[in-house]
Amino acid sequence: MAHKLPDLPYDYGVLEPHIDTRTMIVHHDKHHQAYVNNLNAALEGHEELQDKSTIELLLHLDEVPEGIRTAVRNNAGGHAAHTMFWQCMSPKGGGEPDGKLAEAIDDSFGSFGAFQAAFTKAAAGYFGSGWIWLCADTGGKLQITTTPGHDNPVVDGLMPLLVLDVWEHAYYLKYENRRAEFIAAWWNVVNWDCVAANLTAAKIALGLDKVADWARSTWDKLEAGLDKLDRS
Ligand code: MN3
Repeated sequence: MAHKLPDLPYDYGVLEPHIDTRTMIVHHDKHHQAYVNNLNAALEGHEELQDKSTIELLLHLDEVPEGIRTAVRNNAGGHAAHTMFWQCMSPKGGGEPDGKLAEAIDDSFGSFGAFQAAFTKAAAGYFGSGWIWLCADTGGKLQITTTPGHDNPVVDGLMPLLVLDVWEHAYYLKYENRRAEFIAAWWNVVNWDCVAANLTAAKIALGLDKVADWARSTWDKLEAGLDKLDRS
């Protein structure tokens, strides 16, 4: 099945004045659409890869033929990152998170202010085009990471919770070269409910991994016991 451009979870203009309507239209309808189109074009004739999700493709790039590997990496990456970026914004966003997410941020960074300053610094100082992420590691600890191009931190075993696009096309129609102003404005539309839901999903995934490990080791013990019985 061909990949499809997801609709925005809100209207183009609702993030005004922080993110302008024209940028949202061009960014979603032109840039994101192009990544989807280029991904589908790259996968043409490769039926075995067409049903895989963007994340599955990124996690198993070694199984993608070399001739289309770079195209798949860039365009599956672009499709995945933009899909998350739209969800991470909301006209009801901004302010500070509360509950478990606020606790996790305090645990990992000391305070929300310290986290926000570190994320802003990483975004403002990032050289060239890429993405700034808040991720959970396999221990459940939060960290800020950056990726070049459209690379995704899942390939490094991290679970993305929040992402900011610092490609120039994300802000140049309104902010021109003033990336710092764009980042400052973006904080007003961050959808903390979505970030909190991503953290919950990450915790569930981590918990399930632990259950799987426990089941595997229990099974191994059971098998070893059965082996012994067989031999006696
Ligand atoms: Mn973009």
